[in-house]
Amino acid sequence: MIRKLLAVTAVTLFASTSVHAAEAFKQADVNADGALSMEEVAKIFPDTTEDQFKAADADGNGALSEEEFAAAVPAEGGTVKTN
Ligand SMILES: [Ca+2]
Ligand SMILES: [Ca+2]
Repeated sequence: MIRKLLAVTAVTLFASTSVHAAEAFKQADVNADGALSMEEVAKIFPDTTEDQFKAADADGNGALSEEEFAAAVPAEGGTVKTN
């Protein structure tokens, strides 16, 4: 239950930006290993907390795959109005 609440928080956070998940992923993956560490995510989403990162990390391996990242970002980023 708590995990689900955290996931919702993460989605809300990511939805507040207007970027495409795939583009954001490539930009964030500084070392190009195909996964985003907490540090890499924090570069594009500075407000991301460790709890939000863990909520997005579906398999719990400590990094977000492109699939996990995309799941936390709207498919066509920017469709959510923030104001
Ligand atoms: Ca990486
Ligand atoms: Ca993962």
